[in-house]
Amino acid sequence: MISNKLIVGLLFVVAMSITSCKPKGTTSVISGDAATKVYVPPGQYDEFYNFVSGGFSGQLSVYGIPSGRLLRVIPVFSSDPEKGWGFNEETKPMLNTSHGIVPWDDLHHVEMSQTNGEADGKWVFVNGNNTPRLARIDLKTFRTAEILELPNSGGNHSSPFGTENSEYIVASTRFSVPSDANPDVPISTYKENFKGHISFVSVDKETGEMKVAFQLKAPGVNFDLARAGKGKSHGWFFFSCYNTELANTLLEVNASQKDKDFILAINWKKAEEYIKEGKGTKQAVKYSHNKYDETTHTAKSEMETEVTVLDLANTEGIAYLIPCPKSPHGCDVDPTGEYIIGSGKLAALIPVFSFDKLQKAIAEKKFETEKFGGIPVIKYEAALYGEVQKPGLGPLHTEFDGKGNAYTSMFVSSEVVKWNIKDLKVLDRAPTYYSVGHLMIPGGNTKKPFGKYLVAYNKITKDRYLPTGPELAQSAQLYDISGDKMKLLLDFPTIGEPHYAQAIPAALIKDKQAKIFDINSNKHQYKTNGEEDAKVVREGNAVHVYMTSIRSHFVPDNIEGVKVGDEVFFHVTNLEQDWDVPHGFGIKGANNAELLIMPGETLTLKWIPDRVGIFPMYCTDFCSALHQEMSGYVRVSPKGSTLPITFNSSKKTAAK
Ligand SMILES: [Cu+2]
Repeated sequence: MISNKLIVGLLFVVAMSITSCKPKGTTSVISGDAATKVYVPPGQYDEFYNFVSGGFSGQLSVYGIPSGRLLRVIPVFSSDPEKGWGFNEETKPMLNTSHGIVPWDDLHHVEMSQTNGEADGKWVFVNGNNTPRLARIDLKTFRTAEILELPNSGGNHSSPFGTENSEYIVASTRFSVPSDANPDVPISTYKENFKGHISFVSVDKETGEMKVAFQLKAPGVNFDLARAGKGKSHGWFFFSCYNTELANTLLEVNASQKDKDFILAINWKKAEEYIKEGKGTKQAVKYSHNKYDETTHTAKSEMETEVTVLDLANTEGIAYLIPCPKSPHGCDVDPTGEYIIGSGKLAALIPVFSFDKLQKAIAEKKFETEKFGGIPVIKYEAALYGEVQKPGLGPLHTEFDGKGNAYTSMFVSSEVVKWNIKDLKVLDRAPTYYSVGHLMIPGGNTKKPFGKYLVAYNKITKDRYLPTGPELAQSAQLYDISGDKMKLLLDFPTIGEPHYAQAIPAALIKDKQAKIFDINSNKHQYKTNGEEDAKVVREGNAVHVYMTSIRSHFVPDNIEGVKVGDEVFFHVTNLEQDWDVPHGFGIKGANNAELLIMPGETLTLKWIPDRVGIFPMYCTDFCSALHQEMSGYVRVSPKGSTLPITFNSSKKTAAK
């Protein structure tokens, strides 16, 4: 026990000393032709869309590869005044949870939808760790289309990971917690009452709609990461977990006692059968399910009240534990589906497990004498293909180039290590500037990686750019991996923590982009069909403004009869039917944000005037040479005023 603590301590000392000194030769490792390899001339497009999680920013950002140019920030879990996300009435329900509106989350992982084990460019799934949620982003609109909260969870880190046809997106808990049905238990009863739930969320093939199909109740470990099997291992799922000590205090030391934790292997096809046979238990819970409707341009939040849970302690043939050295973090499956790579973050080697050997070990019952939490433990050697020796310090994540090579990030020794999957020999190593977390090769998690580029996402970055106060810019580093040796091409700064990312060839989604919303298909309940229909209607103390926007004016642009304390709803319909002519809407003193309304769309800003006066409103998104003229006034009178509602309507011709 003492020696283990010493090892942990030593690794921490190494980590500290490495993060405080910069690797030598930072300029010499940049190849001479790097600039031409990342240069995308004006008027040309990048080869890949790179979807990068924003970590604690709660957002997803989109970069072009190889240029590293930031193309877009997609708001997901965090409200975003730039787009009005979480501020306008239509998107507020998207941030609803069983705790009410939670306008922030901690977004770590990105998973693109797949068909036959390759990214199909339909959706991107992301996780919210903090208030456990999954989100689905539509790649036609680059907008968040759905957010699903997860019951029985705390810290949704091990997610979202998908199967090869996106049959399921799986989410498992980092913090084991008591079941939502019986949560008030002493923390000292951790070992009996705290459980690690794994949610299997099904995805509708056509609409993408998510549904918690079932949950698996596992022992109270901390789930870290996961990957679905593919090819021959399709139907299986592999989860890394730490804290098999089941400690609930000072995890830094207490969860690092054992030499080996586990990878949990799940036969999910078998689990499906058990669920069909009714072997799960229905449990009353409460979690929100939020969907954005593209025809009404409005989100709805519903509360779900039930989940089916299958206890792994009472099942046979579904769950097996594979011992994995020292607090496994990454758990990655190679493109063939045969090799499962565990990365013990405190281990000095990388174990590679074989799916065939795992199956054989199960068939021949090569188990340890003691089960863990009722789950059989396979003998380490029985599932092991081999170990990569001396790969570096602190292995975290592995991606693949599709040419038989694996690339593993080394957090402590700050490098990317390339090794051969068959003979497990280290082939190359490239320094990263400073501690690296996830890696990304476009398609590197799929059956068909595009092994041309690798991006290293740095967890602790120092002095890659001009200093910016106490907090420095986050960094991603692009490498050329087309040859035998990795070549550093580019640093580019990112938003929040660039935790994980996936990329897809631009050609697969570029031409599928929505350009406008068809005004005739707009089913928003407060849509205004044309300027002649613009109006202002008082209903008690609610004032509904049916407003239109078109270059370069609003109708109406002058409104009187509004009183202090009224609830004023500006329902603005953007009548434009041209690509990229959004209009914005902002009004003085509104304590939310602007609206940003796409062509053909209707959005609503709620405003409660707090004082008497004249309030200017204006378009916030530059729309034409006369954009500055796109403005108007609202007159607000005292509470008891009897001034009737009046507004000017231009009665011009309706939009087509
Ligand atoms: Cu405008």
